[in-house]
Amino acid sequence: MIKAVIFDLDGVITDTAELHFQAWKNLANSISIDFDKEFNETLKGISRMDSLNRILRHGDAIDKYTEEEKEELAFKKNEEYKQLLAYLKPENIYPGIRECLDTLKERNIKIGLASASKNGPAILNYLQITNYFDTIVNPDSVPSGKPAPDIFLKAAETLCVKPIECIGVEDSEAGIEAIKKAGMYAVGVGTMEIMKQAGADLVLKDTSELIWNEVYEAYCHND
Ligand code: B16
Ligand code: MG
Repeated sequence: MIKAVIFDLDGVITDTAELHFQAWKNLANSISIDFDKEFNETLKGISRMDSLNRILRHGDAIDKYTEEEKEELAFKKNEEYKQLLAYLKPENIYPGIRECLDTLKERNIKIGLASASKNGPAILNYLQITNYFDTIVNPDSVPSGKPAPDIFLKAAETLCVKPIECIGVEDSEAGIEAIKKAGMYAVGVGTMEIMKQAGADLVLKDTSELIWNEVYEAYCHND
């Protein structure tokens, strides 16, 4: 029996990837590192500092900066990102998400957020959906980021449910890996090949296919 659904945020509830892209691109270019959309894809679900380290490695600049300078670079990126976030509105919620949240509420199924983003609470506020969530895990409160299962396990623990009673919804490979390591049923939103390879139990093309009755049906017939 499913008692909770734990959602990723970026790429599942709304499209912040484009905003991350703009802010990282400006930061990378300011320190003479090329940054394109393809590389941006590899940062999905990855924490801010880990993303910066990947960008610096990509630009052969990992040894150029002290830890303090890296903190400053990450801060600068986040300041620009926060300005872009302020334009988010309820219309920016992905199709099907609000309907799914409504159905879960009607069925008394708990709702959690397991996002790597420290801006998660602000994003939910801009989208005006904070009230749906029974728990929002602070990514700083867990030892390791995705692909470690920690953030999904913490969400289950806070909701007082067992991992086996949870469904996790993710768009990143790191996120799917985290859900599976947590012992939960994984719904992947994205390309069939990539999501299947990451270990998703059910793959949806996009969130308009996140129809609770259908997802639950697929879960019940999972072997
Ligand atoms: P912030 P998710 C992740 O969110 C994003 O996919 C990833 O690109 C970002 O670097 C990370 O959050 C940290 O975000 O800089 O706002 O703390 O997909 O786990 O919801
Ligand atoms: Mg995501």
